[in-house]
Amino acid sequence: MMKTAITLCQVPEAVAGPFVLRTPLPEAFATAAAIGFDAVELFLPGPDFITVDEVKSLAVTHGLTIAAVGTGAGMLRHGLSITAADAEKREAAMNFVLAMIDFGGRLAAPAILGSMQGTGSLELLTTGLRRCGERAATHGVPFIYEPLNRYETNLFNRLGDAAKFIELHDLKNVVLLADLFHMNIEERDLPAAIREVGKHIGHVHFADSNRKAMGFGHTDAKQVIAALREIQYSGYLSAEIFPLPDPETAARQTISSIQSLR
Ligand code: LER
Ligand code: MN
Repeated sequence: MMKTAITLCQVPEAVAGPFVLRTPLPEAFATAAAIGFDAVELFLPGPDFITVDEVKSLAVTHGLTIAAVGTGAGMLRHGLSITAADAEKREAAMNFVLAMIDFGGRLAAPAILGSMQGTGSLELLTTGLRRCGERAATHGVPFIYEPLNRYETNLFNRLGDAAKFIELHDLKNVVLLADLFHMNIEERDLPAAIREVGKHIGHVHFADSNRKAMGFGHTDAKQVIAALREIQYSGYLSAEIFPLPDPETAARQTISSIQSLR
């Protein structure tokens, strides 16, 4: 059974980004629970923004789990990437991601490598993913690698290529994020791409073709859900979408689209 999640953002630099609830966390957790989500995905400025215990307490109060934690603030706020040419900057990026892995790990939540993969070399990506996967394993969670569209990275734009790379380098604890928005730009056929990589998918960013809530664009969500069922995906459908026309409408539309397809 797939679970629902919604993105909560506390990063001022991400004001134009695809994140739904941006109110202070106590209010955002309450909104997510009231609208009916199972979980929240956290996009925070860094690992010291809030304590793990405070997040745990919010999660318990509102009956939510933490689906995942993003690491993109390392890029947005500090210009860091784990494939940077400069070794010092690369190490600073790794330390940021590893700290987010530890933060998420204590909440039983995996961390995501999205924009922090940068635009470097596959060799540096391999080294970085191996370290991240190993650190995540110490917490008993996977590490999530996200292929992005061509305007955001030169590394992997398609799920199939990323899955082959993971297999080739035997990156055991690294799973893939199927972000339906990026896939709509890069894949020939969304359900086919999902079936092709099957068990490699560990997380889904549930967005329509225009990065609005599912149902507000032209993606055939029914076929996408059917493919996810076929590969027995039981993770989160997480709404990483623009808060349009307003956060609450976007959040409610996500839940009703999923309910209509269940
Ligand atoms: C992050 O999950 C993502 O999808 C990137 O496009 C950064 O916003
Ligand atoms: Mn995404």
